[in-house]
Amino acid sequence: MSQPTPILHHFDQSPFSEKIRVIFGFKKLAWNSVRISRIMPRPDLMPMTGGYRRTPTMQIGADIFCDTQIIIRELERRYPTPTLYPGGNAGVPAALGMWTDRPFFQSTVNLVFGFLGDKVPQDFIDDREKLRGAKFDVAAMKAALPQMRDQFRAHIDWIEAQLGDGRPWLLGEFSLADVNAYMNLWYARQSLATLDEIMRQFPRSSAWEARIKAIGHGTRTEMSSADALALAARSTPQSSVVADPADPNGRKPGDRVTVTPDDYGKVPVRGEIVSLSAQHIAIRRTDERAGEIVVHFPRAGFLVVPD
Ligand SMILES: N[C@@H](CCC(=O)N[C@@H](CS)C(=O)NCC(=O)O)C(=O)O
Repeated sequence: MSQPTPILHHFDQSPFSEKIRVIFGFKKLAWNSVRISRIMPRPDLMPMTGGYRRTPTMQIGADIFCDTQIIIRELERRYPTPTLYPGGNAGVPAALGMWTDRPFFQSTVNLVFGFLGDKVPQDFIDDREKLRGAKFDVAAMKAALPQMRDQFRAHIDWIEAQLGDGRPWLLGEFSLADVNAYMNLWYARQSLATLDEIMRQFPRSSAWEARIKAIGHGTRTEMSSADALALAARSTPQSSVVADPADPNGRKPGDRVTVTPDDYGKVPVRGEIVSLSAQHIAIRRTDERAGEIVVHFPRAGFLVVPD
């Protein structure tokens, strides 16, 4: 049976979305692109995610995947060849996300916004303050720019060192490790006119960056958010019930829970467990506009609490 076309809800400047676009390219996939606004509200998306507000999300019919970890897991499950985990590297490429998506990303954000300084629009600052539940202090980031250059350079230097023996990719063959690490360089490249000054000292990383860029984004076709929502409403979730007998907290299908990111954008999504494992939880919910939806989350970095 042919696979349904995945739909990515994203915006072009989003670094986390770039990871998924590169994977579409690597796996040579056709996909639908729903461009969402960079700031809230996103009235056609929230009925599907149940309130999860980070970017990107992936939709397959009435199944919604929140966070790149779970999107990547699902893409690998549906399209195993070529694999993102070559040569027996089954754990490290994904685990590396805890470096690239958190401290490395934070350094990159500080560098980018410190550089943009007064050019950052106030509605964006307001939105990101709400997202983070903390002040988005562009003036402080601007003042810390020299430190942020140092931090960013230290992270890039690890990439350079890993490529030091002339290998084309971080683990030898192309893997999720490359996608994860590339995100930050891609993001800095979009906004930083001065990035070349830093990257000049990293020729291997610069060549690696160009190799990943050449992979492309697969075959992208635009779709409207209204059409994506209508598709969810007329689809039935495809997730089957799977229990986890080893769940350390005795959670089981049918339990009502909330699932919430542990870092920022901490909006709890409510539903009833459909399936769960060490790396995945899927919850069923019903929405007036979207109908019956199953929302999927990763476990690392997400809090599951009885509702
Ligand atoms: N852990 C998340 C992080 C996603 C994330 O922080 N994305 C940024 C945009 S690149 C975001 O959500 N910004 C706020 C927003 O889009 O509302 C993932 O891997 O998907």
